Amino acid sequence: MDITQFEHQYDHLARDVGAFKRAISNKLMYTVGKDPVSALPQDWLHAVSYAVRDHLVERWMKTTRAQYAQDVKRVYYLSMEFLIGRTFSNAILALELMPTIRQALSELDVNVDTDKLFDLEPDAALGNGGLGRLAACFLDSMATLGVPGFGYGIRYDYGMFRQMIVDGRQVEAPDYWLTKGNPWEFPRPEVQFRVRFGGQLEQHGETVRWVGTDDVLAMAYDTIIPGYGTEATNTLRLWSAKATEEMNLRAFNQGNYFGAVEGKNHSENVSRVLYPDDSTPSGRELRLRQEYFFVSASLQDLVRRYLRTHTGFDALPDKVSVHMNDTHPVLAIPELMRLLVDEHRVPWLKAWQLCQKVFSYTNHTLMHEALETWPVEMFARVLPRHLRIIFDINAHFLGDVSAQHGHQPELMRKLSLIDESGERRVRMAYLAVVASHSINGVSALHSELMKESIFADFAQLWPERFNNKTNGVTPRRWLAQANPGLATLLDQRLGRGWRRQLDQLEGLKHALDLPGFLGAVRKVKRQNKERLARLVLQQLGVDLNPDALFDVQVKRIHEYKRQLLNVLHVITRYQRILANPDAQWVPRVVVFAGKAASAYHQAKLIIKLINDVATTVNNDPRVGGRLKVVFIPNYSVSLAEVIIPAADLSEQISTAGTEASGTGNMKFALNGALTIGTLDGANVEMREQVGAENFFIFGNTTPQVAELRAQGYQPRMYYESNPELRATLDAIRNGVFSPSEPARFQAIFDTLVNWGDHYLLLADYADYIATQDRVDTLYRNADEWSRKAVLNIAGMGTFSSDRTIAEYAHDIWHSKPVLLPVSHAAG
Ligand code: NBG
Repeated sequence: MDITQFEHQYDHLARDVGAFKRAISNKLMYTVGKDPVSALPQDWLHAVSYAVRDHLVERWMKTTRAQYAQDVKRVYYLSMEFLIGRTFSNAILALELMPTIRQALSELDVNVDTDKLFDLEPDAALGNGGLGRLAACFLDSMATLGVPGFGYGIRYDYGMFRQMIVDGRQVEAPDYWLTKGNPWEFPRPEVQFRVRFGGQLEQHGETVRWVGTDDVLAMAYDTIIPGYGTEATNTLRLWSAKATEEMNLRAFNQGNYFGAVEGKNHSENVSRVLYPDDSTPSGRELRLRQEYFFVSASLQDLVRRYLRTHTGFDALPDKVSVHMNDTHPVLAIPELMRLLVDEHRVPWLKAWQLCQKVFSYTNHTLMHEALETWPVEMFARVLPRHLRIIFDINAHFLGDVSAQHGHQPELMRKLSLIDESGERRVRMAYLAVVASHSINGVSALHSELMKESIFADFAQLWPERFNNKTNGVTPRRWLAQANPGLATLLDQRLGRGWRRQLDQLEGLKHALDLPGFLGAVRKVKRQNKERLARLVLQQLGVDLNPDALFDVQVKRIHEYKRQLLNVLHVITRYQRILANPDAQWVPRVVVFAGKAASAYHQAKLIIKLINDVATTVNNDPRVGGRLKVVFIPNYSVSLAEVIIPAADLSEQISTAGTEASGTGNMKFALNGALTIGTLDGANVEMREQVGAENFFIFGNTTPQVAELRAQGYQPRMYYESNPELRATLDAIRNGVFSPSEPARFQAIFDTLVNWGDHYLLLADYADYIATQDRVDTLYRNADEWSRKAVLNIAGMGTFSSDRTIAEYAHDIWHSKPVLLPVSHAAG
């Protein structure tokens, strides 16, 4: 793409302030229905959103027409979660309208600052963490690359809970994100599908009929996903549950008004709320119903779309790819079999061959407790037809295996889609593997471990199906939007092309020695730190020194991510400062943010510990501001956009072999933070790209972790032999941070010292502390630090989700882009 084209368009639209002012005023009156005199800031936000949306709609129609005309192959990305965040600023960025809109708003009588207006938009928090945010970055990249596709998911009424910190503890509140209306979605009452649950099976000769079901309607809501530097857009289609009957008329006629709507409420619960568990399945029936609900609607929708222009199913694999984001959408497999065999009379074997060509699957975790399995008994009750289909798939599959490898009962037991040890359960990940032509992990390390551990037997059977697709993040949101200061600096040095060709960041290496360049990079970082400090002061009343080293760990709170190891460092540093108050300490601000699953007690206790340590340290006059600790409540996409650009140091410290990839790690480095991390997930590849000398690696490697565990790891040994570690742990146990309740953190002490320290914090502690000391030393040399920061940015080109999606499109989906360059007259 020729970048002068962007600039031309930019000029063109910049002159269009007048047209936008008229459009916004019109939307305020005729769509929002408000008089400018009485309009609230929220009304203005909606008015300007509608005005901007119109421009996307034109591109959307054009894209859809082009896709139909070319009868392209479409990629359907099925995901339980899409963590989109805010849409408004992303949309104006895609349209290159930021200056125009700012100008237009400033000339209208809006009584509120433009940035405050943007802040009124609630996040679409339809996801828990990395998995959901990855799906959002992928949609952005698919649109940008012109990969024709749909995201399919659930329109939860309540997204990820809002986290409040009350007396240092997490308190959850519902996320009413839709109450003020959502100007970005298009309700599609004409697109509804019936989704069936329960009932019984009737056998009629060869055919099975599923009868007596309890049904729910799935109604579509569409959101436009704009591409960047192209007119191509895609669609995110989310399903919302509607009762099949508004109310029970008989009950209503008998005067039982509440009873009459009870059934409606019950069936509509299926899209009510996002499960707030990151990496542990809840095992609840409502979750199984949610999974089937969105998958069934999506499959019915895509089959209908396919049949509009095709007769018969022979061309299905040439026109349709269905990608399963983790195992949550795996019911798509028996659902497609059901649609083909029961409803369209396709013979079983033929249907199965089609499935294997259509489906692909990404695994996102190796953690045993995270692998979804469903009790056969529950499955039979909720989805009897699908259970029968899975049994049939299993019988065919195990039959083929024994035909090829002889009768090996032990192998059969291991490979079976049904786990027969104890309560019988359906293994969703195995079903995904058996039905998919491609199974990928999300970093080089994780993809290897996946073949050696959870899918070892399958990798022997079908090595060709397994591959790696290292994650990436969209540079539009995570650089252009989140860090305008750095974006401007990059534009001056490299031109604007990096937004679509992130490899161009490599050009920064030539800027390192230009006079003033490192200083300019530092200045941007400093401004971002000031921006974060303002937010912290306003929200927490804690004053942060922007000259201090900002050391940041933001992500879900989970034991394997080891926020606790970070806390051990903080306490050690605190004790060192007290012991040696006159030394030249590098001032540090340690920032935490992240949510804990509501039932995860240990994670919640860790939050309390962080807050108690923060209170103690921040209020201890002996520390004199050389160490500050803050826990910023309610971590979210929009908060991440403020926190990440302000970081000097990025904490990526999971136990080696546990974090599948990580994507926060990439966002930080892209914004010029240095990483302190283990050789885990994508950290390994990031270090290769930026150079080991620019990356702080510490701790046991994956094989060393395995070795330690095999030897019978003894954490107490580390506690007893390292006096600093012992003093740190004793402080936690003895109530130094919880004087009103000295035993509050006994369980944390016990987990680490007496109960096996499953994630090996104590084994990595000494190296972590020593590495933190090296961080201080480097930070003292401002130019050296900035140099390494720039080399980190320069090495991040390959971690664009555009690269990731190009690989998926080429290797897995075999899909061809529909290119729609921005036309000069567009607007
Ligand atoms: C998460 C992993 C992360 C990874 C994201 C996206 C799940 C189940 N997995 O390491 O923990 O970056 O997926 O791939 O949420």
